[in-house]
Amino acid sequence: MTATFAQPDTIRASFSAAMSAMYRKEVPAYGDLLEIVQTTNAATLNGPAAALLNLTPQEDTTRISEERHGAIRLGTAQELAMMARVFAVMGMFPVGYYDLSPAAVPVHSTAFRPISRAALAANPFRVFTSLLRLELIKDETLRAQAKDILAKRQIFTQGAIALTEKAEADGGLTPADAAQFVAEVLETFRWHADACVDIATFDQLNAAHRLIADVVSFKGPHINHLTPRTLDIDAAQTAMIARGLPAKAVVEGPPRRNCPILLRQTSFKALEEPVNFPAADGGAATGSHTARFGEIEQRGVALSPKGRALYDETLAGVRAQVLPAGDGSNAQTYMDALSDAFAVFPDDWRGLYDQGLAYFKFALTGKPAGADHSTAALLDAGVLTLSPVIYEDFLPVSAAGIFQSNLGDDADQNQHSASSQSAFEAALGMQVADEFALYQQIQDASLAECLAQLG
Ligand code: OOG
Ligand code: NI
Repeated sequence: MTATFAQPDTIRASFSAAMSAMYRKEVPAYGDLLEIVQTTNAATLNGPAAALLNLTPQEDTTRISEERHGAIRLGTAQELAMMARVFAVMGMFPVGYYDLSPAAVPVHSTAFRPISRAALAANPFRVFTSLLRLELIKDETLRAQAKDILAKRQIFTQGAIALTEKAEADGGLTPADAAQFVAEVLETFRWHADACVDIATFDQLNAAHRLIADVVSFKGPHINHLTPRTLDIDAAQTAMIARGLPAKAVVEGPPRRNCPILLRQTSFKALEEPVNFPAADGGAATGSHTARFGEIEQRGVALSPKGRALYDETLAGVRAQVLPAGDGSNAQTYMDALSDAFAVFPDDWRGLYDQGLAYFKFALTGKPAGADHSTAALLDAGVLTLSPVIYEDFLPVSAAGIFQSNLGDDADQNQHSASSQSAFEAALGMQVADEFALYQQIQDASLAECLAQLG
């Protein structure tokens, strides 16, 4: 019977495409980003830098033009648990736990994404999903009011709920049901210009934290950005500025390198959008809200726990010396300090592998192997080659920078109390996967397969 079901990979790809079409209509500048990314990617893939990247042909290159990540912010545990069930129908599962409280952002988060090598190659669509921490609203009356408003809303259509239940009961969806499912689920991510609170409440929520107003005041968790992947973020950033898109002053994450590591990101500020607020007398008031923004990303190799510790330590060292100012006045100083500090990472794939800093996929070249089947000997002899396992996740310091740059300069800079992974998982209704274990599995399986073929 399963043969008659649509593949989760196929449902995810059509959902990602539907989301992209919707966002392009909602946010015209997103169309500009897609054009920039297409041009820079074609230039990189057809230029001299392509060979340096060592991407796995087909597997790593065909997915790039369709590759997107989005982000949403949810209000309640029930919303998060239902979202997990919806994403599971598309083959997306929660990976990693992100605590944004050190950056004074009152949420904690996970990334829903495919996890197997084959599913990632088919379509790596990911959604950074945050849960509001209402307990961080200090004013008790306002907290109770926000809780009440959230308890009353239903962010999923009846059709989305029914089809999710059907997929769970039957073990899948027929192609016709899958198409309907995509259309129904898309509704949850749509922008609503009509707020569900009056303007006075909106102002109060805004005063507590911009993000609280963003979550509580609307019918649903509008997708707040949809990010295409570029192979050259510096070229893309230059092109953004040339087109008049107000890009962030610095690219978040590690510096430019021949062998890219982890994730580099840049964004442009949220657009001020008109919002209609219901009024008690049955009339309406008009206001505005900055909900959506533009972002592009460049992805490099996934780092091992050792590599990640070195990354965190190196980045923290730089940021202790110089913090990028919001107005970009010290951007060059910051980027220079970053480049100098990151010289601790070898800038060649073999060096990163030998030091156990990053994860790789192995492939056989067809050269005959000698007696020594150790990985180092096989690599030395050119029997095996290395290709980076692409980083599929997010970086909390970068995410905090993205949140901050889009919250405006008046954002609350107070540190919040520590959040907890177990509280998040209790809301989610399941545990989040460990990203390192997933990358390790991909590396181990690829090496084992090569060795089995060598006999
Ligand atoms: C999510 C920000 C995090 C990223 O790329 O790091 C993120 C949000 O603003 O809701 O998407
Ligand atoms: Ni993002």
